[in-house]
Amino acid sequence: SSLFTEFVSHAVMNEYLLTLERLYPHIVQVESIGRTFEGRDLLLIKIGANPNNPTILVDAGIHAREWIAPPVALYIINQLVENPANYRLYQNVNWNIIPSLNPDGYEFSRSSTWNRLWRKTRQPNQSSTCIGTDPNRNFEYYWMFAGASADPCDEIYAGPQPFSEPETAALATYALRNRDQIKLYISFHSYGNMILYPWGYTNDLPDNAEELQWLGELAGLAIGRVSTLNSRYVVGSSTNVLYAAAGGSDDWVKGVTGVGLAYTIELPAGGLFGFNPPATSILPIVQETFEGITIFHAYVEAAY
Ligand code: 0X9
Ligand code: ZN
Repeated sequence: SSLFTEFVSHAVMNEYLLTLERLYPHIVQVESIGRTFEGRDLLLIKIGANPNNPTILVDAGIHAREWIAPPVALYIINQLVENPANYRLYQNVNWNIIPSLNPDGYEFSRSSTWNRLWRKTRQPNQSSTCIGTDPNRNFEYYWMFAGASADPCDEIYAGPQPFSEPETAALATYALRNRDQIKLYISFHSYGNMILYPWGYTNDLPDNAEELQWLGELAGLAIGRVSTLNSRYVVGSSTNVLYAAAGGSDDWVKGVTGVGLAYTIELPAGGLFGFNPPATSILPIVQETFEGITIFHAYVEAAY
């Protein structure tokens, strides 16, 4: 298939998930967690042998222009389901993966070279001609507290109110409903080779910062060890490593649902402006990132 040799459409990604459900019904279930503003289905794939196992929740593509993120999520899915060598990875741990969380924005960013750097959703705003909200400023935890804008024309516009965007509301509803089983949350972004953990709203550290730091470093080192791109990950809290930015999905998952382990992973840069890795870089990036994923899996399996 072309999933890892080109940047495919949201529709092709959804078809892939539904095909896996048809081919592997005993381990795969696909559900729609909601619809986007433009009516696209937000599909979540569940992979696992026993519904009662601890769950790892993964999403990608919440920022439209960060094209390398959905392939990373799709490769995790591909390796779990279609590579028999990895069957142990879903015996004691369940996976809930949303590979494309902002498909309206993604398809807009694909629609012309002018739109390539689109970041936000595509829902229009009242009393502004500027379109869209930064979905990673739209979560209801210290909303608008830092690093977020009230101007609809800004790239980091937090929205008229928390969860104004159907995409963020859908993720939140799903995560709340499954909060007891979810032990780890990972959101894939690009770019910068960073493994970030809460908080993004303050430079204070969460109670389990040592655990988050240690596990993040192990995952980062595992990626570095196999990287053919010489990837070296920096690990730390969002505010301390990158910048203060409230309303992110990671902060919300940790602060509101109580899931202890929450990460944002900034994948490698590529091409013009960093958001354009050539299609030939998809495979090396998704393969090396998967090595980090196996570390997260091992920890969840051992600790829960
Ligand atoms: O600013 C963001 O939303 C993320 N960086 S990106 O370049 N992909 O836009 C970082 C988010 C880190 N997490 C929080 N600030 N909560
Ligand atoms: Zn991002």
